[in-house]
Amino acid sequence: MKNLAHALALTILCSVIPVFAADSSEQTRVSGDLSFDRILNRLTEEYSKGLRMPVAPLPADLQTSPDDRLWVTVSAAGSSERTKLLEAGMDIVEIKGGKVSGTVHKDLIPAFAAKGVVLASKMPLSNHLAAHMKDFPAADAAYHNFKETTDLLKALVAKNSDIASLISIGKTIEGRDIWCLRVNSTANGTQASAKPGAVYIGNHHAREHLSNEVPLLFAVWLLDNRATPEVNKYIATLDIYVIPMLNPDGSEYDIKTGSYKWQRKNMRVNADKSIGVDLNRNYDSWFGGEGTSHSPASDTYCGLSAFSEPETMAIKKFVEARKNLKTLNSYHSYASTILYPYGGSNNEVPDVKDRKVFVNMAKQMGLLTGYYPEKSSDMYVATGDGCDWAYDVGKIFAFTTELEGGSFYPLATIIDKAIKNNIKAAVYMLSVTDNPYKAIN
Ligand code: 0X9
Ligand code: ZN
Repeated sequence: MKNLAHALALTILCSVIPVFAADSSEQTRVSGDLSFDRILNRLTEEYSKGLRMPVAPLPADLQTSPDDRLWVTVSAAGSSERTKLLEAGMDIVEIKGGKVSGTVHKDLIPAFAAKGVVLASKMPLSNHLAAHMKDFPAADAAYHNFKETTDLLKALVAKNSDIASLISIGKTIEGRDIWCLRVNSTANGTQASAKPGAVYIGNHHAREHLSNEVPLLFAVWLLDNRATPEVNKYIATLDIYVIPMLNPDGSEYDIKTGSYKWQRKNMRVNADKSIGVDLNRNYDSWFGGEGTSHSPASDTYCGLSAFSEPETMAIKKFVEARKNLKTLNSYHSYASTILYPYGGSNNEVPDVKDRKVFVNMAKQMGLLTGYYPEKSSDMYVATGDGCDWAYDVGKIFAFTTELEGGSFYPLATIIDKAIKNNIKAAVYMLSVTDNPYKAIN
């Protein structure tokens, strides 16, 4: 029923919003190596090579992996039960019917039992991966790693230097640059701009690799289509920022051995020698409250204090220095949802008009992607969320897009559709960035 309604509305909407301009293929044919079509085709091809390896003996390092996490399944009927599981240290990866599955560090299992949580099943994470992830990547993984992302951003800027610039908004805990590509026809680098701003952020969570590809390919598409009337208008009138890789340390760690590590957090070495803080629990919005863990080993560990991490601090400084920002999309995977604030509280955003903008924008982006629009806290309450913070601090209409795919390492078959549909939603966001209240008129 829901899908049918979505499909119908999508057909109607696509006929009124000229998202992909008719002459875009002509544009891409003449733009050489940085053409959107070519890069997307290459990505899809590489995904299929990298992820369709025959079922072979597991890579040696996975067999001997010292990963102390378990894969557990628990009954949890609603949002408040899921929130409690997060607080007990579980990282919820899948929600299916009345059950949730995800990871828990073995040391946190006693606390689970003490809270009366009954596990429907549990096994070492490596067993779960062996059973369910028969497709391991080639050493040269399909998606853009940190160097490839950096190189592509630099090439885009070199080719479009009249409208595009690249800044580092800060360094990660291991010293990598957090790159931000800016598209603005009258200001570059860190120059101030009065034009309304839109921000696209990927990769808060290391293993959610598709969340890097979507904003990165959106930047490629935007510059490749810069001469089309619609895109040209946005470039002339808006201040557009793309930060595809917020957590490159975690992302690199996730792939560096040729087998995925299922890394979610950043690479902070905690006092107890466990690794990582969950960046999407580290913002200053109800920090350390519901839906996060204070156990460093947990995958939903919020850190010692709000903005304790250089990656979230970089976003704080970036946002606070740009009062012109109006819209934001933070990409994650995988749930096929468009989420809007609040996520850290069951409360609705207090401003009734703003609430309507959130609901309507999420609906439109839901129609364009086929994803389900909902309030973040309806999935579960989780404090320290970046989008809640961005709305509260800057009245930025900030959304979490949970991309599609039944895995953090999705098969090639979904890439093309996922990227193209999410570009449509990203363009829709541009179309209301000059005045988000247009979404309720
Ligand atoms: O838990 C998260 O940070 C996001 N999901 S993910 O599986 N990618 O980790 C969801 C964020 C939505 N926000 C809240 N519910 N607060
Ligand atoms: Zn995520």
